[in-house]
Amino acid sequence: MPPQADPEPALIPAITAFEASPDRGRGHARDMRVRWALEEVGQPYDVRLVSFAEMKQPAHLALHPFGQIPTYEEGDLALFETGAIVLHIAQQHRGLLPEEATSRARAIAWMFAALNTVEPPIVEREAAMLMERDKPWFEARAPLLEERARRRLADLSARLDDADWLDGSFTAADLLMVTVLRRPAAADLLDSYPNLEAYIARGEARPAYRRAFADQLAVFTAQSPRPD
Ligand code: GTB
Repeated sequence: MPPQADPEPALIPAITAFEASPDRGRGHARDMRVRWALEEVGQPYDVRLVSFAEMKQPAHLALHPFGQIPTYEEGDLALFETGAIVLHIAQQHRGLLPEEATSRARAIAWMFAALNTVEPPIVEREAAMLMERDKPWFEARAPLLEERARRRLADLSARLDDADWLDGSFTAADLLMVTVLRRPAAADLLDSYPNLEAYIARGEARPAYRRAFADQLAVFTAQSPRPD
């Protein structure tokens, strides 16, 4: 018998994450999405931590044109943008998108909705709350930003109704939507939408979410000085 070629070693993807996240492990930085997707499909991965200064250096800019995290490297493939990364993971592995074509297309539409329709008014409100509080226009602008975010949350809440997930079983769209809704500028409005609060809790209860959350938190607990 001719000698058999060794099987290709499995590629372990590597992602980047903040060396020092401003939220100190509350899971709001976007590497959380990628970690969660990889955990859902059971794909081991490496993490390379980068400082804010490193993110703006040529080596990182070659991976991410905007000098941000997360990035995703798998062999020759380098990706940025969490939507593209999560879609890539979902297309490579079973479990994050339906097999049937029309259901899969609808799930992908919900992925875009999470990032393109629901997240922008939330991010805009968050940015104003963080960076414009001392500006003379803030008092007048804040209610407008809240109203825009609420409109999206109200429509999403009405559509979700009493379903567990956006469209049938849990998909990558739910993964993205839950991370969007966890952002502080959405979370502080969720009292009015109990079904969205329950939806987030369902996402956070998933074992894969818990593993991803614990792993990103461990970066910061490892850095904290030990209590005496
Ligand atoms: N559209 C891109 C994607 O989805 O991948 C956006 C990536 C992005 O915003 N990355 C942020 C970043 O690298 C980290 S997640 N920022 C550094 C920079 O732009 O220089 C945004 C984020 C950061 C911190 C918190 N936090 O501490 O609460 C929450 C969210």
